[in-house]
Amino acid sequence: MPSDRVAAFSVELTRYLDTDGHKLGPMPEFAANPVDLVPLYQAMVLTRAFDAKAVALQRTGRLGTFASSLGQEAVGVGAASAMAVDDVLVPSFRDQAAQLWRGVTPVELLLYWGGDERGSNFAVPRADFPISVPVGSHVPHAAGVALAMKLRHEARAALCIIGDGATSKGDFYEALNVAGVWHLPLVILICNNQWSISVPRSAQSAAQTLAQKAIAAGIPGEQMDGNDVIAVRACTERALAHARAGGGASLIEVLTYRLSDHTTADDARRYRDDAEVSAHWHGEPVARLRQYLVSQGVWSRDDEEQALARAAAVIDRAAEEYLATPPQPVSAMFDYLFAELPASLAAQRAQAVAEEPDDA
Ligand SMILES: Cc1ncc(C[n+]2csc(CCOP(=O)(O)OP(=O)(O)O)c2C)c(N)n1
Ligand SMILES: [Mg+2]
Repeated sequence: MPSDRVAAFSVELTRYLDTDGHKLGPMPEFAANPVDLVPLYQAMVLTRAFDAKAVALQRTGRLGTFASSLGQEAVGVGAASAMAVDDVLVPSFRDQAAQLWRGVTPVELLLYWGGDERGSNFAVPRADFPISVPVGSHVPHAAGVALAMKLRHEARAALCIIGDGATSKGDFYEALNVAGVWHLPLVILICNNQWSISVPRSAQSAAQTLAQKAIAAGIPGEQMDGNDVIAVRACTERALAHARAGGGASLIEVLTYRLSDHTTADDARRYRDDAEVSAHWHGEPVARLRQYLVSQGVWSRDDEEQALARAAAVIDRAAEEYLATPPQPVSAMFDYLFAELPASLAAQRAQAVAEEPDDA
């Protein structure tokens, strides 16, 4: 039977720096002068210092369960640095790099992970969404944000970050579909760190790439090297500009690797080989950009020492402030969640308040 090809698709993978920090071709405009990349490097160093401190606080019983972004710093810094101030970030639970860039403070993040509702009441990016832990459930929220922007004829866009595992959820597919058919100003960034707790990418989906999920929604989809902060920023910048200009939604899959345990409640040695993890230290985002900056003569050993000391000082100060913050009363968990408390919970609230120890 004769047949006509009615559609054809391909998925491209882009990187600007190889795993040793060598430039692979012409740079995007923001990276034309290597010195302009220094703030991105410093932000990745700050995130790494934050993660190390948060894990240490959890290990000493002073923080709740925490999800480190070790090895994934380029994803958040690259994506957030591509955003305009009045774009809206809709993050998941491993996106502290993006949040810190946006102006969420390390104290707010520690309060959040310490179970204090004030940690989600950001002083600076007021319109950014709080951390979302239920996997994939924030993608429809991001589509709603983008729909509101469109209805108000605002030249803004929403950026939603999700994991590779989240792309198996119905919430993701439904949001992707409306983003396509309603031409929403939305960029969905899949942070493919190769693992969803103990489920490897190979067991997550039979699709060759996660970026190709865009095809069924009728929107552009591409892959970027997620350990190359230049690549992440370049593609996010392009996709956000397209969205703000009325061009509709995009899906970006960035390829990275979770060097840490899933969270502090996990021991990844139970399900993955040390050899796999060691191999992925080669090409990690911080060393990769540092090698490039050094090769361009804009970063020295002194600069490195100063950057590490500065990051440690900022994070130490934040930890002290967090630890010195008196806890909220037990009623806070009810009062922050509901504008009007349902009757069924009013009794629980009253009981919790009545049973609260005096020294709480
Ligand atoms: C709806 C829902 N189901 C299960 C969980 C438990 N859980 C927390 S993180 C996670 C895996 C997420 O994997 P991925 O989307 O790849 O993100 P990553 O943790 O790798 O950043 C699961 C199953 C949850 N938080 N929410
Ligand atoms: Mg994952």
